[in-house]
Amino acid sequence: MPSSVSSPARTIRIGSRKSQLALVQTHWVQGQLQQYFPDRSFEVHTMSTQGDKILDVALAKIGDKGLFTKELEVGMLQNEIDFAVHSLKDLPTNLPPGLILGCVTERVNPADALVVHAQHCDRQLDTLPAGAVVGTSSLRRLAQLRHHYPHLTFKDIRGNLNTRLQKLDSGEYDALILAVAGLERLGMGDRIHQVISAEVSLHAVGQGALGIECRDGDPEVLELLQALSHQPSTYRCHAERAFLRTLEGGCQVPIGVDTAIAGDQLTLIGMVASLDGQRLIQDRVVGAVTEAEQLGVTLAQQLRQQGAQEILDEIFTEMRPEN
Ligand code: DPM
Repeated sequence: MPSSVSSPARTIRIGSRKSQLALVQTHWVQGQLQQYFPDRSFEVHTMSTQGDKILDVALAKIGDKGLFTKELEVGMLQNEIDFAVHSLKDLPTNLPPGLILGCVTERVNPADALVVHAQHCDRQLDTLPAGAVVGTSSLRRLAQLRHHYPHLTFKDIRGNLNTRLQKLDSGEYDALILAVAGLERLGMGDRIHQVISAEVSLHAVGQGALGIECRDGDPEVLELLQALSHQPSTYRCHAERAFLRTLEGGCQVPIGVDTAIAGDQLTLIGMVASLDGQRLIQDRVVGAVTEAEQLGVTLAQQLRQQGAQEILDEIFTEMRPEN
């Protein structure tokens, strides 16, 4: 072929879960890339993950790493898709060999929200009646809210956002805790009754950002993805992920974070809590944004020295499948 005739650019295949939230996020990524690269074509391939199929078991019990990502990762490694769009908080901190975190998109509000049944429309977390049933399957939310609001009762809940809201509205729960980001992306921001402050509950690592995973050694895709990369969000999320990676042991854990950037300084706050909410260890580090990962490691070591490892070991024992 004469060198002046270039071969047509390949179609880029984007992998996504099938849930409504996943599709909203993936179509946003597709739309952005299409705007940046109008001459290229991008198509979406959907896949079900283990986490989409097992809906009746508490998330923390099956909290295997990669519950919502594994099938997509296999798809990338088998060259069926070129990259996968995830809620960054669902993406394990250690990726399979051959795959990398290609970019982190601009983070939206990472906070959690209280959503209430209509009968509690004039109440907040601190004024819900004693024994009110709050739905969450996040150990992080459970531990921190128990710590601050011991008068509340917590009950596991699974399923997509619509299913959860139906269970709330039918009276099975008095309130739910959900991510602001998910509610807003699905156009259900009007259900947010109270945005929970960082003083009460630190958010999950990566919450509110999208993480795009791709093959290591696919420079073409990696370069396309740089158009969607947001540098401050990337620094923050890399610090948070390094913190979690250094602490975690294999299942979902009550670990929360908060990050902020001022000039070239990054502040990372992190906490580990016991499931009953009685023990809660929190500390912070400040340093250069370019040292984001090291800050996460340092904070994890600080919390360990203050007893975080004992708390986590207890939880890993409790959460073993045979229990
Ligand atoms: C992870 C957790 C939850 C999701 C645990 C946690 C919430 C589970 C629950 C790792 N993934 O947050 O401590 O409360 O039952 C998930 C949501 C989003 C991504 C929904 C939500 C949307 C927000 C985002 C589920 N994953 O947290 O309400 O993109 O950050």
